[in-house]
Order: sequence, then structure tokens, then C-alpha cells
Amino acid sequence: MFQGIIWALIVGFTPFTLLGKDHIVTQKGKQFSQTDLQIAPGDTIVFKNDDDTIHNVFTASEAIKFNLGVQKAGTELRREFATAGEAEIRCAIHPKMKLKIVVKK
Ligand SMILES: [Cu+2]
Repeated sequence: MFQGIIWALIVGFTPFTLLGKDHIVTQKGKQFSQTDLQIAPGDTIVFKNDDDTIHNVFTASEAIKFNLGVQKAGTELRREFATAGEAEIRCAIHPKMKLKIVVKK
């Protein structure tokens, strides 16, 4: 009985453990909430805009390239990082906003 419950838990939760974690990065005061962030492949960064102005998260790094586009105040955007590498995240509107992301196992 007890073993059955354990087994059910293992089977039930395995798919979730294979999925990546969410990491929250807040944009407030025209700054990212952290300057460096290490995550694992498969993890997702949730970019929250807690300012009352727009932001535009992007990176032109070699290994990882993306542009989340214009992000309205009070919204959040998600980006999954499937592969290992490094990215210097910037805001296209506020050049002082910088966040270095390292994706590694
Ligand atoms: Cu910005």
C-alpha cells in the first residue's frame, strides 16, 4: 500500500521534474532585478515589467539570440532557454539595463 503510494508519486511527478524551472526577473526603476543569473537548460525566465513604462528585452549574443519585443507596463513575458550558452540581456529602450545569463547544466 505505502509502496504503491510512493510509486504513484514518482510516476506522477516525474514529468514535472523533467521540465525546467521558472526564474523571475523583474524590471523596475529601469533596472533588472539582478545583474547575473545562472540557469539550467530547459529553464524559463519570466520577465516582469513592474515599471509604468515600456521595456524591450533582447539579446544579440552569439549563442542565444532573441527579441521579446515591446513589453507593456504590468505585463510578463516568458522565454525558455533550451540550450547551454551565455547571453547579455539588454533593453532596447534603456541601454543601461543589463543582465548576464549563463545557461549551463
Ligand atoms: Cu527598458
